[in-house]
Amino acid sequence: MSLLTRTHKIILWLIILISVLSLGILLYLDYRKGEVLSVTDSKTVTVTGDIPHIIAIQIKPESRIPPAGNDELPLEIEIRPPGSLIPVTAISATATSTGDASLGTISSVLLPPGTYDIAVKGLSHLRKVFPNQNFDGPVVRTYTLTLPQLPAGDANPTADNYVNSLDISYLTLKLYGNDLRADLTHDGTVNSLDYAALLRNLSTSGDN
Ligand SMILES: [Ca+2]
Ligand SMILES: [Ca+2]
Repeated sequence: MSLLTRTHKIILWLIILISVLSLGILLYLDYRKGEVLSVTDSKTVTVTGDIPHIIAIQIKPESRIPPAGNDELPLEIEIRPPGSLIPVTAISATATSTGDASLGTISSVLLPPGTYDIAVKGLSHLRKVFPNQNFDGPVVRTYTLTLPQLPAGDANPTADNYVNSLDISYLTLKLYGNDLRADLTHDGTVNSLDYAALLRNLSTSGDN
């Protein structure tokens, strides 16, 4: 009888010991689980989104009469990787009387932050490339591209980025009219002053 009682006691203690050990293991596992969860929770989640460029430029066409506040000009603008002739994006815009033109919003997916060349061709003007413009800066930015001024004279609608006799012929065709392409000085009349502006750049090519 006493032996059974002793056996019962041993079994009872074993059950208690196993229970305590099991509880300890469960508590430990729960603790580790919580630890892992808290580590996961504390991780910083970085979301990469589109931070677009909101761009404007300011340009200056040469030979305007009067020279100040007379900078209106339709423009074809290209943004290119440095040294490349292949644009990432091309935009048409018109400069105001102060030479300011908005290029609108350009996605940073299309134009990742970095350095780019801005190529500007004005109506009846030779193309100028303004190299190594920084697109890493503020989201809203105006690029001042007033030096050098845009050379006038590419008046013929072929717009071949070269000033030659074809451009002189076009001025002659439009003489004494107010054609926008031929009125290089932007004073409202095509006359000898426009020839003078053209001849300044005769046999000159614009940038590629
Ligand atoms: Ca030409
Ligand atoms: Ca004129």
